[in-house]
Amino acid sequence: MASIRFIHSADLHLGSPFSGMKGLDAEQWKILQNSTLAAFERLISYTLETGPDFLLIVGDVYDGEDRNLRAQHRFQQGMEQLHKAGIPVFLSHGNHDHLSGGAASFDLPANVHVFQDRVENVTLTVGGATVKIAGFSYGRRHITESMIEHYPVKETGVFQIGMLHGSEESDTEHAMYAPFRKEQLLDKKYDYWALGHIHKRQQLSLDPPIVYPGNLQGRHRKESGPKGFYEVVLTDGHAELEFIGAEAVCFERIEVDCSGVQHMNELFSVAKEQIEAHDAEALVAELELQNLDEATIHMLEDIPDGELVYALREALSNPRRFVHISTVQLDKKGLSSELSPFGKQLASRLESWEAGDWKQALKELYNHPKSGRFLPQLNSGLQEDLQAEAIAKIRKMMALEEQR
Ligand SMILES: [Mn+2]
Repeated sequence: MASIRFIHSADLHLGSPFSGMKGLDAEQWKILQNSTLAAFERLISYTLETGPDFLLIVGDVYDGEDRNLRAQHRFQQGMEQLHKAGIPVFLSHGNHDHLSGGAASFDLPANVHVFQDRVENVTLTVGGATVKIAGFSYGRRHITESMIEHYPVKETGVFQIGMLHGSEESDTEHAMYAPFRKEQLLDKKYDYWALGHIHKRQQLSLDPPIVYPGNLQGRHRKESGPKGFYEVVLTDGHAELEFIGAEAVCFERIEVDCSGVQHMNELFSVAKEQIEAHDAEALVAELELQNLDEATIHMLEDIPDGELVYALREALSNPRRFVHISTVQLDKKGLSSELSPFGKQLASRLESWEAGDWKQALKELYNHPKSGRFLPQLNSGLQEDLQAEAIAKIRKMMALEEQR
């Protein structure tokens, strides 16, 4: 029975600048800045070690239209290594690295097939089996029209793979690129759909597989957990997928169970345990402190802004391992039932306030001839901050006495 083995990767985002990150030390910053390239090196070394029939890269090789020169050079070198090993690469560019980006570019070796801006169905032969791979590159930044009708239906007797960088029509969370419906993909009768664009790893269908491998390296807190690529074996009518981790730095939200914690030293030690139990070699963690009792929440709220995160960052740092605490959040669920009825009323009134209500309440302050011009703009972010602070104050002042 014929069988093929390949690697499916997407969204490499080489040269991602990590511009929003703060508070890392110099060494960590260097590792983070280099992380997309380090993850790419892992993709290349895994491919060289395991020698698949071919490698797919489904869009967004580069993070920016300018295609960072150093990233291009490393990419070109990776492709050369695969060329020497005789491993073909199929590459389609996505919305981040579309073909009209005015970038100086490196010439890629002959093993790399770069799809152009129209759907093309390329044929190759793998150990007697015929494999067809259909795909296209983004000719420009935005491809809002559907591209799926340009993909041919599978012929009999071949392995047909589709490469598509885009999102489902029903996906309202992401900007619409080359939209498709799952049924449209299924109608093409392909053996495997290699998708790209959505950075969260997921399978829209198991049989046949319609797969987003996710990006190779998380770029911020929302791109959390292990990141990598899939190794796929297709045998007539059957697919086997294995996820292979590649990220150099892992973003993670870590819940810390603070039940029974009353003093700061206890808090630091439960947080330390959680961090040490995590197996990422380099970790950027958001801590969420859970199951805090009321007294502990009040103790933590009295700490001036930022001091808790700085102290935890220092306490949890480890000379042998990259650990960075980006934020610390308090889960305040423990408080809701302890407010007095009047306190509850006040808090829920504040929660319902809209922009106009905030303007009205702060009118005098903002119109004040001396103070007004020093105040930040009253936008939705500031309103949220004020609301959270006010509710925290109400909770603190109006908790039922007997439950303290
Ligand atoms: Mn992308």
